[in-house]
Amino acid sequence: MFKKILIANRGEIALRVIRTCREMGIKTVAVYSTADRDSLHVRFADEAVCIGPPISKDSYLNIPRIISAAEITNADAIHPGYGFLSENDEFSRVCQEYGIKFIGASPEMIQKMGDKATAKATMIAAGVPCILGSDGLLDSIEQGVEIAKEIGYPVILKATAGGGGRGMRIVHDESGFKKAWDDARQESGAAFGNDGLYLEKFVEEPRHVEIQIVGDSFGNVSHLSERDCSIQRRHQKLIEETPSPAVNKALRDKMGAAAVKGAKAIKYEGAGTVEFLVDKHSNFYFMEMNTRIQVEHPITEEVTEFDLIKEQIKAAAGVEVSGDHYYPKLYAMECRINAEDPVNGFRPSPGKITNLHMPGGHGVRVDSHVYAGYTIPPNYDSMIAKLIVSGQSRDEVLTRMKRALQEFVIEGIKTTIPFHIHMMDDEQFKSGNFTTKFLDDFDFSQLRD
Ligand code: MV4
Repeated sequence: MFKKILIANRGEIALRVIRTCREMGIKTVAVYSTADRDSLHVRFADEAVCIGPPISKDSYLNIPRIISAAEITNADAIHPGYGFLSENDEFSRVCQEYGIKFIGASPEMIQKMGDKATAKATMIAAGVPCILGSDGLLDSIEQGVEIAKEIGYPVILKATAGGGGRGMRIVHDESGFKKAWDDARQESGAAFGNDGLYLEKFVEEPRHVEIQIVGDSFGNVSHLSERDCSIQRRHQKLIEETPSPAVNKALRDKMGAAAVKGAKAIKYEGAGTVEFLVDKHSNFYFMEMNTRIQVEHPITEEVTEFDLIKEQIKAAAGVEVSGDHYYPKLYAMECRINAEDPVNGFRPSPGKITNLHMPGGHGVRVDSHVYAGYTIPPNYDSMIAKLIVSGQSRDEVLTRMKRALQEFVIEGIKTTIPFHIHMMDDEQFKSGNFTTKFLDDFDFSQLRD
């Protein structure tokens, strides 16, 4: 087992990794930018190394500085958390070259799953259901128009280097094809330095349902059931829950088996997530695979009793996993508490937390790095806490979540708490019958007090 892990991240996920390392008897090294001097991850780690200024490319994204920090502290592994360098194939490769175990995917795996057209082709070959579309990248706009004619509109153009919705355009008819093509090319070229596009039939009003998997170096892959992440705004998830209101045991078995089949085909090791779209007829289709721990992993932990960070560390250390599947024993939901103003377009609201009270009690978990008197720097993403609630039924979780949200006091900044309180009383949300479009026509001005 590793003796010392460097955490190449900040905020709640850095703290989350430190907590598991402490329980496993593994020493920790925090790295931090000058904006994060007063962060809890710096205080809770056994050692801490300042790696640069607030701007991410000179600190949390700076590979030489992070490797140097690992070298001088003698860390034998690096946990990248999510975001930052967690799906950076070059970082995974440099760790390898320096004999430091990267607690994440191999450089080849990151590359293969990071290129969405390649990932899709790989899953098709493995027999995982995928959406009808182009056979890999489109060579020309004419080829795209031709394929769209065959499969029928609407279609969607997707950037192969994309993810998070960037470089994506829906096309409703042939007359709109050229503009969509030009826009998607331009946007993906600018954002990723890669303007390769592929095409798919557009699935209207789907749900986003993802399967958590864990693989080992012996070829075993377990799945830990699904998370429903349909409640999102501009590709930012706001609420996640498990089990999904749209998934019964039969569908869970099918989706779980498909995710495991795909992961086995690529000899996947460690924790990963296979994302699917689920349509109104309960057909499911592979979308993307994430080769990292995800923000919303705690809801799976609450319903399966696994510590997913521990599973990641074990898999990286060469420990065998069961190759079994695990069903939810409970219901769990996560509300992302962001330092954003939901009545003003979710505008970031950094600044000092003048007063803070975190909720508690039965079935309530808060993963957060903030404390009373802490100043949220403007340089990083605005998530300041994850409120995770579990219970015996979805109804119990909804009422418990509302209670916990009402207990939550954060003063000095705006947060997404009022939005979440509203959602716990929203009839459509409560019914469980919603899709990824739910927030598209949501009136956020009604949250004004
Ligand atoms: C789709 C789709 C409908 N049809 N693909 C959004 C981000 C990227 N991961 C893929 N996405 C979508 N792909 C086809 N063929 C709809 C979306 C989509 C979406 C997916 C999951 C969660 C929220 C979403 C919001 C808008 C569009």
